[in-house]
Amino acid sequence: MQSKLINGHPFIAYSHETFAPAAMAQRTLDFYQWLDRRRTVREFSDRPVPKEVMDNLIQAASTAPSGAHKQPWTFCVVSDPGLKKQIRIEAEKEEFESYHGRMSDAWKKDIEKLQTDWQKPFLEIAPYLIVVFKKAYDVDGNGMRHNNYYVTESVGLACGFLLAAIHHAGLVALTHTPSPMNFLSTILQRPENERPFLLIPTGYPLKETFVPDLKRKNLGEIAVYY
Ligand code: IYR
Repeated sequence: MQSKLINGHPFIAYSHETFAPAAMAQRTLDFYQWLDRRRTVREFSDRPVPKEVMDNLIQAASTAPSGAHKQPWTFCVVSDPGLKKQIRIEAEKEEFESYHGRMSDAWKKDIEKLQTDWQKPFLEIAPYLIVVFKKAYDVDGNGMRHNNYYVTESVGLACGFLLAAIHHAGLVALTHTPSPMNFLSTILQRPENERPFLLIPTGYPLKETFVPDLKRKNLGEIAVYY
C-alpha cells in the first residue's frame, strides 16, 4: 500500500471504485429502494442471533465518521435475561409516567398512528438490546480528560450506519428512547463520561408482524436544488 508523510503525519493512498453515470443511476435507485424497505418493528421473535453477527454489526456502525476521528461511542450489547428484565422494568416505569402525564396531548396525538403504549415486552423478547452510549469526553489511563467533538452528530451517524447494517443482515430494530434514560447508566454500570443515547432492540421480527402504513415524504418535500 502506498503511503507518505504530510507534515509528519502518515497518509495512505485511497483507492475507490467509481461508476459510469448510468450504472450509478441504477445502483443509487437499487440502494434507495432497498433502504426504503426498512421499517421500525416492535414485534420481535426470541429466535437467537449469532454473537458473530452482532460483532460485525457493531464494527459496521463504528466505521461512521466522527469529530476528529474520536469515535465517541460505546455499544453495550445486552443478551443477559436478568439485565434485560431490569431494563424493561425501569423503562416501563419511565414510560408509564410519560404516557400518563409527561407527554403533551399533541405529542400523544402525533404518535397515535404508531399504536404504542407504556408497555415494552420487546425489551425482554428481542435476543439483543444494543444500548448506545455517547462519550461526552474521553478519560485516559492516567485519569486525564480529553475532549470529544460533535459527539451527538457522530453518535447519530454511527446509529444510522448500525440501522442500515441491521437491515442488511435481514434483521429488524427499534429505535427506542425511554425518557429519561439515566437508568441505563446505572444498570450497565457505565462510567461518568458516557451518556445513554439510544436503546436498539435487535433481532428477527415475529413471523406475522404488522407495521403502521406510513408514507415517506416525496422528493419535492425534502430536497431543494439550487
Ligand atoms: N418513548 C415512547 C413514546 C414515543 C415517542 C415517539 I417521538 C415515538 O416516535 C414513538 C414513541 C415510546 O417508546 O413508547
